[in-house]
Amino acid sequence: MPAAALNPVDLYDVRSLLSEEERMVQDTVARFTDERVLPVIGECFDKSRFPVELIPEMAGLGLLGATLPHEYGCAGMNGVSYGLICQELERGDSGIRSFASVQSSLCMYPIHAYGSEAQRKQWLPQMAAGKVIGCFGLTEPHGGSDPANMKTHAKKDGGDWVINGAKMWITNGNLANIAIVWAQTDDGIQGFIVPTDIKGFTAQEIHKKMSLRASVTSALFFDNVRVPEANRLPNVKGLKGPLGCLTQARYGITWGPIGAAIACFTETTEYAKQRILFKRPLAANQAVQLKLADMARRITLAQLLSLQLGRLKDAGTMQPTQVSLAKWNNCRMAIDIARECRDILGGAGITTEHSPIRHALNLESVITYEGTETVHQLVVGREVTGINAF
Ligand code: TGC
Ligand code: FAD
Repeated sequence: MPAAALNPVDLYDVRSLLSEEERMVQDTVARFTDERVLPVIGECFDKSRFPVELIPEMAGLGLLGATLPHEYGCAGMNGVSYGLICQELERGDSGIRSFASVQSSLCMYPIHAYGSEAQRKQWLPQMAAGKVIGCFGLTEPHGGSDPANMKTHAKKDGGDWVINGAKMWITNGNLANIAIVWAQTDDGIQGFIVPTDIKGFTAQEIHKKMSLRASVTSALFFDNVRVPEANRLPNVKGLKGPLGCLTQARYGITWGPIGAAIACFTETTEYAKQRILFKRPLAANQAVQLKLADMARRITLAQLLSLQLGRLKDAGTMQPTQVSLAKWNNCRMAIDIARECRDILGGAGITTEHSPIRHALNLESVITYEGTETVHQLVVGREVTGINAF
């Protein structure tokens, strides 16, 4: 009996390892991406516009704060489902996944994990509904890889905190209604919920980006911004606060680039099968097949890595170093594939009529933010040697 044909973007039938609910989540988000993201995303990227009109639909599908409990208006999904959301959104564009990552992992997560019950009740239902948008301010202009060297500070003044400083490269900055701001205090680094319409706060959009063009990126400035004690996240102090959020977001980012790689690989394989050069399909050349086979291999490895990471997360045993390894591997896998696909498309690959150049450019950000590739390599290096090389 001939072997059944394999799915080129799921050679190891990873889908069969998903529960029925996880498959349903994947199919729902895949449909959203096919029907709502893909028709507009090329133009959004060209015009440097984040499609804000998609926010209510993402909220309606339960994609914002998806893993948080129902009692706060969230979908209560597991970690693997959240990963699949990221994968399918990033098959559309990294900017769409970025929006969901920031809202969910970097803003709703800290309010849930470190906030008071009053803060949870005030913000989470509105954020799940997409009515309040958040941004996360950790990186500063003088060096994002070393957030311990933070200059932004908050000083207690009676019952208030007064915040001064600046943050750089902040996703959703000019869209946000609230910013989760990390600041140095006399008692270590602490987090604050800062409404963006408050006196002394300015967000300035960063232009001339060649990457993540369908996403809003901003610089934030705090000039004697005064917030009440009730806006401080009471349940965490120190760098482990923001790093704990990053672990959640980086986990999702291990899945996202798989989607970007699948988009590039699928489009390019079809193109190579259709394009006739030297009287035969481009895909009939060994040199091209080697590249496509290698892409399929790397996508398969990344899928298995993220799924196992998700199972560890859902079992409550996931370690930050495991997240670092997968973020490093999967971003590297995707950017290499996107660039290779751009090459196989030849001249046609340089316009946004085809997705690989858009994904390749986006992945320049994805491999940089949430810890650069080098940072994650050094985290793994520290684990395996026991020596801190930072
Ligand atoms: P280190 O001494 O290692 O740790 C300090 C404290 O934090 C704890 N910790 C973690 N906790 C949770 N998750 C993690 N991943 C953690 N890593 C460390 C650690 O246990 C310790 O706790 P305690 O209780 O002992 O105080 O700190 P370090 O200064 O040596 O850290 C080094 C390094 C380089 C790993 C860290 O600074 C780092 O990760 N740098 C990269 C910064 C980064 O990723 N920034 C991202 C900004 S946000 C962003 O990019 C959003 S993009 C969003 C989008 O658009 O999708
Ligand atoms: P630097 O830290 O200056 O690093 C420069 C280079 O030095 C890198 O190649 C790095 O790998 C290397 N390097 C650093 N340390 C070492 C070392 N010890 N040994 C060897 N090499 C080293 N931040 C937020 O807080 N919130 C956001 O929402 C957010 N969104 C972003 C969106 C976009 C589109 C981008 C591009 C960035 C975003 N960031 C955000 C910031 C992002 O996290 C930082 O860009 C990233 O952490 C790197 O910091 P940096 O840009 O200052 O580079």
